Amino acid sequence: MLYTVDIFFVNLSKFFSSMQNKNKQLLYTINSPSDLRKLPKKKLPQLCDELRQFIIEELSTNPGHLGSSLGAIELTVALHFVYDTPNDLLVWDVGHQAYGHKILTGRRDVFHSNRKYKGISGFPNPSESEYDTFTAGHASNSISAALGMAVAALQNKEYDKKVVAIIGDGSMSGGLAFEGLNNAASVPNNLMIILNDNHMAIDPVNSGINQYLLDITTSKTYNRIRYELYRALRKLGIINEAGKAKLQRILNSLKATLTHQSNIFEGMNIRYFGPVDGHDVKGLVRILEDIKDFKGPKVIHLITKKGKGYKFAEEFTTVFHAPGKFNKETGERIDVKSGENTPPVFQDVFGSTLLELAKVNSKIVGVTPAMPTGCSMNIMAEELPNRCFDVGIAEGHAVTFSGGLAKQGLIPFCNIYSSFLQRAYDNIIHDLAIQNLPVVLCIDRAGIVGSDGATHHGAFDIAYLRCIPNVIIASPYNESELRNLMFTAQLKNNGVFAIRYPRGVGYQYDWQQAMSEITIGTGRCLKEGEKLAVLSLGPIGNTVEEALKTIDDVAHYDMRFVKPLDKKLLDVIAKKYTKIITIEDGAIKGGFGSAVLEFMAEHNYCREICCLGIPDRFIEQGSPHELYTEIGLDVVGIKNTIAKILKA
Ligand SMILES: Cc1ncc(C[n+]2csc(CCOP(=O)(O)OP(=O)(O)O)c2C)c(N)n1
Repeated sequence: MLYTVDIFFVNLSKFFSSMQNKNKQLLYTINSPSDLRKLPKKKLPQLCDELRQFIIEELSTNPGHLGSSLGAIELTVALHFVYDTPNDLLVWDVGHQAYGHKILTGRRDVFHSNRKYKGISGFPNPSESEYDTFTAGHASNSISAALGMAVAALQNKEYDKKVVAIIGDGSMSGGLAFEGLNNAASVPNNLMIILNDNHMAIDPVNSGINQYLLDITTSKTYNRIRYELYRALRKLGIINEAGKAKLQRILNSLKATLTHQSNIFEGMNIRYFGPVDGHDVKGLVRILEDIKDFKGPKVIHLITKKGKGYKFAEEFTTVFHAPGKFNKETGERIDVKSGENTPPVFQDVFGSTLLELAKVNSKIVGVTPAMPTGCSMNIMAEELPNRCFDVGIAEGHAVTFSGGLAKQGLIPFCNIYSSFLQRAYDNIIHDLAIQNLPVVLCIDRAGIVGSDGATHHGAFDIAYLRCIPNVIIASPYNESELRNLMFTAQLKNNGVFAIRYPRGVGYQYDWQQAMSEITIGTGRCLKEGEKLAVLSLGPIGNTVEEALKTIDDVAHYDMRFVKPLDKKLLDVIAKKYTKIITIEDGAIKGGFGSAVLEFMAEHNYCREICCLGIPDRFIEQGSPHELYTEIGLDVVGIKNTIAKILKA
């Protein structure tokens, strides 16, 4: 009893001291950016510190994207201080760096629900807040979207409306970003682009654009002098906007002559300012105030440190991009998956199998668009660095580049997350399938991914690949099947061979078995039964297996291939069963179940068929378990469906 009373008082005193802290903190006085704009400028560094601590504290127990948000704190505070948000529009690229933005725009008190089921989204989401101006999650779209808004502002005669795109150097490597820049140079607009350069994507980057940005960073003194010269001349009234453009051109040619290097942005007639220290909040406010009213498109190039202000995140940048739970004092990560006591994550099975195959087959190469750690291709890159290519955040290019490699006799294993592969649709059709090129498309994160939510669920790949001729689509039941499919794919020229597998841990401890060939287009019967047949595709079949443990007389088939379908097996099934359920971790419309329905219709089988999968709506964030429960793909949901069909 005494003990309980003790705990009560300890908790009470903790509660009061946290209330006192909150009362002392500036952050708790900011309920919207208009509160922020009332602060004196000198208070902004304090606000940045508090915001940073808030994010570290919160993310240590409620996982999310840490490093990028910490690196963008000063920028976020400066933007909301200078711009009249939400009337002015901020467009965040990817949006994983926008936690500070969420907290300052009225979501501080619900931030504990970040990325949780029914909570707030981990990315800017216009249906969540008027401050989130555009869907974010996939990289490199901010310049195009913001340019559209900036052009619309002029068309709508909203001449005071400002539009700002905020893009990282990693996302700047995407082709879409360049398409936006190219267009920004040719259409009337007053777009502001903030290039947040931390020399990192998730992994370190060494692309052409990054090398280039590093080079202009080193010509810092020149840019600084030039900016100060503009300022002084403008203050003295010696130069106006038109004169400034002329002066800029003269200085640019002078600089190009002196340094043998021209500025890519200025070469496109987009004014360039920088490089600027992205962690000096007062300096940022000053430069934004100075140039926000300049006409025409402009870029400010910020230099920032990913993970800024949290030493573990600064040091172990890739790990702390999205570290999961961690001990805030020691930096130790908690609950790390794929340990000795769990089966491996599928991505690690992919990574180590690729290395194993590549050591035997010298034609194999790996291609990844900026996800070497994310897909575990780093396992191969460490041993065979010359045979792995990180091509930047450029999925379309990754596919076409793989096509080129394949055309010259190599066997590329091109690994792309399902939702990001959407970016490369035409490349798959035009650059691979028409030529029947042997590229192994390893589609990671296929199916429900969990807390990243609607932009990241790998829902559509089966549907969008199934209609393309010359494409094989397979999904392994478990880890050893993944290995067998990868082994099969490199044995001979099969054209495009897509292998889809999910995020997260698999099912086998003894997964590293000798590999064997799987006959393309064959499924298998896992359990006999008379009353009904369940046809599953991929690892979701393990949930079916679990559900069937307590149900008698229901058969289970692991179909393995969506294309080509195992027609022989389907004939047997159609002849034996009148009731069939298809189950897939993908969109129902156009997916594996649709393929089975097409088969039945083509062959005049009139059967009662129920298709389970991801329904025809966007699924928000949550744990995979919560989301599978919501859409009836958990053990209970599958059992309920079977019971309903058996009763009917
Ligand atoms: C189209 C697409 N491909 C890949 C990703 C995965 N991804 C998320 S953040 C990120 C790195 C972004 O780097 P950068 O823009 O420099 O931002 P930073 O994290 O360094 O702040 C990548 C590759 C994505 N979100 N979208």
